[in-house]
Amino acid sequence: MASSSSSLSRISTLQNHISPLEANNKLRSLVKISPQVSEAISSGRAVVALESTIISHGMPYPQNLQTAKEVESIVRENGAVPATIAILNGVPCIGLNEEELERLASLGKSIQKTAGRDIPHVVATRANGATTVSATLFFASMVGIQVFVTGGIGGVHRHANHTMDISSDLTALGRTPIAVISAGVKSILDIPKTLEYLETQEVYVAAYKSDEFPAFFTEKSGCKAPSRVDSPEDYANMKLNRKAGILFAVPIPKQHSAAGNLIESATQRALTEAREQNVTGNAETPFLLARVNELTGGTSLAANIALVKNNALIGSQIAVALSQLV
Ligand code: PSU
Ligand code: MN
Repeated sequence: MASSSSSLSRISTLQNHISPLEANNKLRSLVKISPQVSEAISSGRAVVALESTIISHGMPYPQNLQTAKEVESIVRENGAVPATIAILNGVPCIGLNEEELERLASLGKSIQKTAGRDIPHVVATRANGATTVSATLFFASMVGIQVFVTGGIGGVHRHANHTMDISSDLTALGRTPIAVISAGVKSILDIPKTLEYLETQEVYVAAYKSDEFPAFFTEKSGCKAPSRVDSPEDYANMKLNRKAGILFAVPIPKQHSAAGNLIESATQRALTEAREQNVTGNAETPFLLARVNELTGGTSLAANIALVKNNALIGSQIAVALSQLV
């Protein structure tokens, strides 16, 4: 009883009885920033934010832990400081140590997938939460991080005209001036509608060294990218004073895109199964990712890992170029 009433008071403190500004200050006071990330932010060094749902829900254990560690190493080797973001026992953490990463990875899907709207609940109930792109953007911007690397962002789902399922990643990008580096958008989503929605949200979208917007597992989606940029330095120069975010879409490295057709047919089958089994809402993306991995005998997981590492490389170069702009 005591714990549930204190949870309630944490929720009301965060949401109801105080102004939005005070609520944000309160939430900020709960945030724990690791010493390395804190030092890097205050000295103006390059910092790269990393999300945690990709670890808990996007990949199976132990490949998820291995990948999370390798991605952090790539960021360090390229001159930036990694800041993996998650909520642990109700505390939003910016920068995780090895033991915290291990906990997140081994908890897997039992940890709550936390989008922006879920933050107050996870904090108030002192739960563990793996942050999606929308929640990670919120915390990264709170502490002034400007670059965020992930694999793929959420988007407009197929059949959104019936389900209204549009990821809050897109609206978060629309109001958060952070550069997000992804391999585009998966074909489990409706890619043309996702690009339209990003335009509505005033998100600047550019493909890296390509005229076409990439489709995660393949370099091509059939959709022209709204713009093209050819070097990390050019990306950094795009970071003008805007209120909206930037989506930098980096195509999967060529040697891994060959499996694209196999993965696409598995995706079609997984989509049919999701409809048959009535898997909807925030359970849909994790279901499809796991099912496509099973159906392709691990090929999609290997491609996913390769593209995330490539994004970490380019994202770190952008973060370093940005930190040298001032
Ligand atoms: N797409 C992927 N891998 C992922 C996700 C999306 O290829 O791990 C995760 C990200 O955390 C993203 C979230 O922010 O799923 C979007 O979920 P939803 O579609 O429920 O908004
Ligand atoms: Mn959704």
